[in-house]
Amino acid sequence: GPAPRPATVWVTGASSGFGAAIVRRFAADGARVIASARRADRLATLAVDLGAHVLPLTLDVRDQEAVRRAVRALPKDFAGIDVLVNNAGLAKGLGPAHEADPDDWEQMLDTNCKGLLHCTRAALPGMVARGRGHVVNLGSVAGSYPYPGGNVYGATKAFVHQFSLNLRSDLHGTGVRVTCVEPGMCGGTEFSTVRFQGDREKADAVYAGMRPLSADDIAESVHWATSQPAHVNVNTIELMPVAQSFAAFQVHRH
Ligand code: NDP
Ligand code: 8X3
Repeated sequence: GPAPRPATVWVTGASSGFGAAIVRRFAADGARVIASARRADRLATLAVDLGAHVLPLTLDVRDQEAVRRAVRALPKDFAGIDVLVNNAGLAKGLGPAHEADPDDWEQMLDTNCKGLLHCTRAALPGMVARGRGHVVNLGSVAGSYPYPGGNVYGATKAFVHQFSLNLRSDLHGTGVRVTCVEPGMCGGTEFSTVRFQGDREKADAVYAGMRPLSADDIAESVHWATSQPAHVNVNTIELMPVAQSFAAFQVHRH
């Protein structure tokens, strides 16, 4: 028969960290990859590096109308999304709830929850119509395990976890698959720099003296989940560096 058509993959938050590594991983397979983020210069560099199979797309996932328009206007070679990787996201701040900046909370909710919904809603009808597709969401261990200062960030990732499972119910019988990838500490990305408002020293201290996961580790998990036979749905992948584990409850003594 005819050679299988290479997959079309849309990766959000492709200008840095996991997203850029995921773009590279799928591009190495010969996939067509739509690489979206707000920073156009970063995307242009990535596209020049990887060639015409990568389509840079300047897009803020918080802009519902822009997301809808962008998906509708995809060039023919990139229309028909097989895999959507909802990776765009961020943590802002690590202070206690009673001291947090409400604007930081709003930005996390708008990006990690609502932005993910906008992209998913725009890509799903095509997948359902074609009877195949895969939505991979970036959750976090912060969505399952509380930690001091994790407040709203962890709550957005709990949302991502539960929305992923609920999506599976809605997509029952459509052939469309859903996976939530939930990493622990991962270095070499801008995650902590963003969390600490550009304070590199504070960001680097998070990973001092330990070996965190790398963006390539995450890209491999995402790629693995999407490479399973069509009858297999990987619901959740939770992974941590060996150097990270759990600790006991804290007790306040009077
Ligand atoms: P980075 O900060 O390196 O990358 C985040 C990406 O998201 C950037 O490409 C950024 O691009 C994009 N982004 C942020 N806001 C928006 C927006 N409004 N619209 C479009 N794109 C946006 O972080 P990581 O690669 O580490 O994180 C990627 C995902 O993985 C996030 O969802 C994060 O919560 C999650 N995660 C990270 C972990 C870690 O330890 N690093 C662990 C567990 C989960 P731009 O600024 O150009 O828009
Ligand atoms: C528009 C959505 O997935 O087909 O049709 O590109 S998709």
